[in-house]
Amino acid sequence: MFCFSLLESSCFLGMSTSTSSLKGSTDIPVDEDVKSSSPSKPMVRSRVWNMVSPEKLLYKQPSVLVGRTDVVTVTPWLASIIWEGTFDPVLVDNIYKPMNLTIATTVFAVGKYVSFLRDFLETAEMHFMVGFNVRYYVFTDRPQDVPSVNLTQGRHLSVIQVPGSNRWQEISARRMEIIQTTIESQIRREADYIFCLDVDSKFHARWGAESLGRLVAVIHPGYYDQTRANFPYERRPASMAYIPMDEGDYYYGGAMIGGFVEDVYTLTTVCRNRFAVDAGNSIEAAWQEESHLNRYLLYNKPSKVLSPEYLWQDFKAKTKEVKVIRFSGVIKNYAEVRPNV
Ligand code: UD2
Repeated sequence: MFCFSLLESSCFLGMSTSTSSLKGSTDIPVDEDVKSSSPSKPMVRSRVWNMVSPEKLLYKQPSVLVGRTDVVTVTPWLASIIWEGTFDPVLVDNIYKPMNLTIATTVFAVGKYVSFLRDFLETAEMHFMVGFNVRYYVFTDRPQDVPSVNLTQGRHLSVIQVPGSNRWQEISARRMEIIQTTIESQIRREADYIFCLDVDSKFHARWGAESLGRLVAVIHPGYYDQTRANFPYERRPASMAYIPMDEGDYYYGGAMIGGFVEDVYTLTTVCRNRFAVDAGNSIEAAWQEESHLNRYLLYNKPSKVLSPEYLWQDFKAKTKEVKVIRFSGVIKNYAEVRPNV
């Protein structure tokens, strides 16, 4: 593993930070594969915080009668779906900022995708978890091409060298394994929450603490108005990512996985293992790790769901229910940037 420090950045491989046991955590029912993947005694940072609001903080009175009515803001298992107008950014920031959280952010820039890094990082500095400690982990096979970006105080960047590949499917899917092993080797000691994001994207507006939760997923912008029969889930029963036609909640985008570091660790471990079982049976799920992610989240429900405001696509016209586009995938020439078609 290679570590490369940049201007205004710090490389912290091997740096020791304080750790604590799973104080206050409870046993949460999980499906069988998840149970067998969970480490018995993980060394993790404390993750139990009270929602303390400062006294005398002035903010708009919340209402139980008036609010968004054009979109659904809660799942059937009572997780919030985060849309503009469902949270007060001032209140949320005042609750979360005193917790002094560190947010790990992984991004893969393998092969020509390194060219997306500058815009990703520069726009993240403007809009992503502003005022929080953020540790970017950039995975690339081209460390020399990682741009030097000015990071604001409390934000750090590490470059970790990973192998290239001549198949984009492999690069995308292998992220699960690399995130899992990097959580094991360093992230679980260095961060409280983690977001794993696609690099061919830009931030356009606030993405803040309203997005924090135990296990966080984003609704894919291409399918939020579709019925489950039209979701591009893996439909072959032989695959470990299989979802039957009459099951499924939402279609989640692979461009964002988030939550407590340990919850994302379990998710990546399970998805990586299921991907390997499929590979052993000569099966690659329809949308690689995104298919395994969708299967995982069907049976391990996210505790918070981000609306498509948090994952849009630049080629798609804004729709009336999306009041703010916070993060979106840029238009790219697939033949130009991918190693294969
Ligand atoms: C979708 C998903 C993506 C992933 C993929 C399935 C969205 C918006 N995107 O995007 O997350 O689930 O389907 O495989 O939900 N990468 C490289 N170098 C490469 C190819 C990929 O670094 O040569 C990395 C990079 O971080 C990129 C990510 O893998 O952002 C996903 O690849 P993609 O953006 O080409 O996949 P795409 O657009 O099909």
